[in-house]
Amino acid sequence: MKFSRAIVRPPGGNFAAGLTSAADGAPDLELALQQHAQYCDALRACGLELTRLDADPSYPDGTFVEDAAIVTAGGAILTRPGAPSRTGETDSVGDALRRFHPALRRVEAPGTVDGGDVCEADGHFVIGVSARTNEDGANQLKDHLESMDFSASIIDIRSSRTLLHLKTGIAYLGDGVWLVAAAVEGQLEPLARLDFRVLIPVSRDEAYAANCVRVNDSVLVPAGYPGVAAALRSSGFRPVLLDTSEFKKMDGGLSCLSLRF
Ligand code: CIR
Repeated sequence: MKFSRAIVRPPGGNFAAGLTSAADGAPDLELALQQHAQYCDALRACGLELTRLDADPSYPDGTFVEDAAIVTAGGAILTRPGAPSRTGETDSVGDALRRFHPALRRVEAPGTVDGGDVCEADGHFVIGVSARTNEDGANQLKDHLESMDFSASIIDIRSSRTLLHLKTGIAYLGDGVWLVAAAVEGQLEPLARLDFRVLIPVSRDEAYAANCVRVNDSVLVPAGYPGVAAALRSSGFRPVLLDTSEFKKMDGGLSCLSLRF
C-alpha cells in the first residue's frame, strides 16, 4: 500500500511512567526525543506528510499511536486499547483522524484491541488475540473490516509470553515477504491461505527486529540487528536503520510510533 500521511506524537515528559516489562532501565527522555525526531525524518524521507500530536501527560504511553486506531484505504476504526491506562488515547487520535476519515468506526466495550495486534497483508488483516486484544474486540474489528470489503483472520498468540503484540513478532513487508520471530513460528497455520512466498526467520537474539515497517520503497528497521538487516538486503529491500533503544525500554517497536495511511 502506498502511504502519503502519518500521525505521530513525541514522547512526553513522563514517558518513563508508561507501561513496561523491560528490565533495561528507564528511558532517557532527551535521547527518546532525538530518536523520535529521526524517526519522523525517516517517514518524511519516504514521502509522508506528518500530523504531529502534542504529548499529553495523562497518557505516558501516548507516543505509541499505532495502538489507538486501525487505518485502512477504506476508512478508519478507533480501537479500545486493552491497558486501562491507555483507553483514553483514542480521543486525540480520533480528532486527528477525523480530518481524513470523517466517519470513524470504533471498537466498543467490552471489546479491547491494540493496533499493535493487527497486521495487514494486501487487504487481509491478521488480528492477534493477546493480553491486550480480547476475543470480543477482535471479532468487532473483523466485522468492521469485512463491512469495508476487507478480509480478516484471528489468531490466538496468548501462549507466546514474549509477545506483547502480534506485530512484536511478525511483519508483512509486501510482495509475499514476511519477517517472523521464533516465538510466532508454529502459530501461522490458520493463515495458510495468505501469500507466504518469502519467510525471513528472525533469530531469538534479534527478536526485537521482527517489528519492521515497510513504508513505500523503504523498510524501517531497528539499528543494531545485523542479521535482519542483511536478510532484508538480500531479499532486495532497502533497510533504513533507526535507533529505537529508548522506545524498546518501554516495550515499543518501530511500527507503534506512527499510524500510516
Ligand atoms: C504499552 O505497554 O502499551 C507500551 N509501553 C508499549 C506499546 C507498544 N505498542 C506496540 O508495539 N504496538
